[in-house]
Amino acid sequence: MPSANKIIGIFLLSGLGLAGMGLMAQAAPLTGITVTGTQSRTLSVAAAAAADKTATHGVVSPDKKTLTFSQKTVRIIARSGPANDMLSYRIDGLKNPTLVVPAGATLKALFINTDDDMAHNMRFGTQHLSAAASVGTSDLPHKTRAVFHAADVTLRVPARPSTYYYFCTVPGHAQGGMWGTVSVR
Ligand SMILES: [Cu+2]
Repeated sequence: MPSANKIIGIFLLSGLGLAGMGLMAQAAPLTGITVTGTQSRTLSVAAAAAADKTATHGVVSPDKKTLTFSQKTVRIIARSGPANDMLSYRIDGLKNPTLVVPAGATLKALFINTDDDMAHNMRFGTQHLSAAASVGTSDLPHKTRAVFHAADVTLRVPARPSTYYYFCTVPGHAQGGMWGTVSVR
């Protein structure tokens, strides 16, 4: 029989190993997407509307499910869904569109939480149903009478073709449909 001390020692070591993996995941996310900047702010209703003028416009597919960008710097304005479809995103008026971006592109996302009673975020990662190893905004509070909570995220997508997801990691939200695909080509 191993001594109690030895068992505790093994337990501690495996615990440290898990903690170490957690730290590594934070320092170098497994997403392959690099975040070069995030900034949270509040926007007046007018400022949120004006932000749309800063967006890069992609080519909308006939089925309205895909936005294809050819630019090396892509600026998207993403909002949480309308009141009757809260667990979704709207980008360029499309619901959860697949974003096709060139390999190595810089993706600048402004996420605006337009919901009046729920927090949301916009994260990027390889698995949309797992909050692990994702990068993006923190949870943004719901809107108030005067302002929206918003966050800018600047990402560098990988230089090779790959598939990623954007999603909300508030429990139940991605599972409820709050996610979309980023296709790097
Ligand atoms: Cu959400």
